[in-house]
Amino acid sequence: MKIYLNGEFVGKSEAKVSVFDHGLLYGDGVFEGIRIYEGCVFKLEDHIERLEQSAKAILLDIKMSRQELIDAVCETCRQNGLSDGYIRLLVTRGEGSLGLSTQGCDQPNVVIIADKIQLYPENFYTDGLKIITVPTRRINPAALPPMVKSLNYLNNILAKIEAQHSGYLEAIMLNDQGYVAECTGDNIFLIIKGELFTPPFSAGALKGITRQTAIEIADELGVKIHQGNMTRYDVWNAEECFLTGTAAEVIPVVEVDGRIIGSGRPGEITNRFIQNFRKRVATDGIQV
Ligand code: PXG
Repeated sequence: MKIYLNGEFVGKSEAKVSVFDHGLLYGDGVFEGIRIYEGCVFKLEDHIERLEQSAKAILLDIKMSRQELIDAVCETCRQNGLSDGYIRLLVTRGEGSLGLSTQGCDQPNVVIIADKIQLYPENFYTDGLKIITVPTRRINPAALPPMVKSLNYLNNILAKIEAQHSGYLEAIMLNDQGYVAECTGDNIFLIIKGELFTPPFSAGALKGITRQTAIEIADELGVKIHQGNMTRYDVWNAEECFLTGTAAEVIPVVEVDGRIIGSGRPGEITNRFIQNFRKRVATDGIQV
């Protein structure tokens, strides 16, 4: 495996950064999780734009242009002969002193890993997921904008652990007001009276690339879309529910907090979204 590290390709055992890197010391950095399908890096420009926005929000200067980042991602796929897989792009604040101050962190570390992906089992898509709401709330925007895809994922990790302790793979996180924000690594959508609903960014939803794709699919299918606050009651009473994320793609949900959603089987509209998404992935992006 060849890993991109600050403009060079190094083997897995040489791909190392300092223990004084603020990415390690403080989770000070940003990242993207990206997919490549049949040699097409899905929505790569959107991922790079989100990375730039996350970096800007935490005053991190990546010191690479958008085109340089795009080229670096594509070259990492080529170097690894990867046409289908998962790409992890991360930028840390770089090496500095032990204090919180970012002064002295002059050189960010840019790392790109391109690897095979462990796909979710197909029965998740045909039978749907059962999920629960966990106690850990989505981070308050007044503390750190939840739109920033930062290297500090403890908030979501705690929620994921809570889900797993209860025997579930994914979970709904509420925001501090009690509205549905999203899941630990996925955005959430509901179908109510044939129309699509998803929480707004202001409720704590990440600007998911797959979320945006689902909105584009809704447009194409002529399904009306609403972005507004939703409660757990709305979720329990939805006709259909699905999650979106780079790893999960579009995945149906059939049970939430012990309540059966709709018929208890993946919904008809959800299935149309899954099919449409699968048609797009190998063309909507940058060819390596
Ligand atoms: N919400 C959160 C909190 C996320 O971390 C999404 C929504 C979906 O966004 P995208 O852009 O992927 O549609 C995410 C994405 C991983 C992993 O390794 C996590 C994500 C993406 C890829 C890999 O667990 N989260």
